[in-house]
Amino acid sequence: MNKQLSIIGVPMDLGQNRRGVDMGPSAIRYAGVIERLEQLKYQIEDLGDLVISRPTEEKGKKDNLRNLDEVAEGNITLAQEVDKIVEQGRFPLVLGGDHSIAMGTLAGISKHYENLGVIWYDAHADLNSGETSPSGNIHGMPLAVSLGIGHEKLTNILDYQPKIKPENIVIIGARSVDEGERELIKEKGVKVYTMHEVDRLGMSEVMQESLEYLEGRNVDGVHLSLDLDSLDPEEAPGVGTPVMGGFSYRESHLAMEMLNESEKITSAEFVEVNPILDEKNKTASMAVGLMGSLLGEKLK
Ligand code: 4U7
Ligand code: MN
Ligand code: MN
Ligand code: MN
Repeated sequence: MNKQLSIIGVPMDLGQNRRGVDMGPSAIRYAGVIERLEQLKYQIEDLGDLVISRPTEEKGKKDNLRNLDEVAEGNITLAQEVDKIVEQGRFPLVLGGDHSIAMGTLAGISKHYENLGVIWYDAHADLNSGETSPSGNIHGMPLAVSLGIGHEKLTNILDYQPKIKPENIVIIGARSVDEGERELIKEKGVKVYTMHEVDRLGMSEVMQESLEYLEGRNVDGVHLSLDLDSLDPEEAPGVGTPVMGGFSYRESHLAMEMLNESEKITSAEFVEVNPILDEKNKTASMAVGLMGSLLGEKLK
């Protein structure tokens, strides 16, 4: 594992319509992320939180895309920062913020890889566009945008597209997928382990298969995009779009340990923590626990 780590917070909440997820980076910091990772002997550069400009008045939706300009602008800034981190040979760890920030993270990372793999650990597929989205919320679109599907202002961040190939993606934990997303999954051949499949196979098998699949694709790096709503809302209530029947902390912990052992992960982001909806910051604490396992905490 790359021991040079750069942490950047993105207080973005414009990709959806509930306030609070902009405080995700503060909540994760308060839960002790820096101290936790320092114990693992990382050399940490904390870049602080980005400034996200907030519209002075509610702009409404254009082309079924809420806050399009502001979301695009914030993601361009993020992409430039992440680009610099990877350029310096450091591991980027991005703290969200709503999941729309994955567009910026991937734009900054993918420039540096020929064949990047992505693990999308989420209750949702995030494969909507303005045409298919039931909500107009851009946090439900970042994976499609990264495939080059969606509004030009989003797909063309850092002036190149697509950022990733559909056959280099593994979605894990999906249990709320919209009609248009289903069609895209079929059409593009995106690999998905729904919650049904995780239940049948068990997390250990799913992670092993996912890693083998990406290896078979000859990826030269793997980005982990972890949406905290993948966890069960009984355990992790501090998320904006909870869906029943999620992962336990324990099986997610195992997933992160297996990713660490694989030594394949080259960047990561943890998103959608909403401290306003949380109980005693437990969702943020789980996020920090999962980061610890991903980055090498072990019992022996
Ligand atoms: B998240 C949804 F309709 N699919 O597009 C949509 F169910 O980043 C939810 O995964 C999107 O939290 C959730 O609005 C986005 C909805
Ligand atoms: Mn989600
Ligand atoms: Mn998501
Ligand atoms: Mn969500």
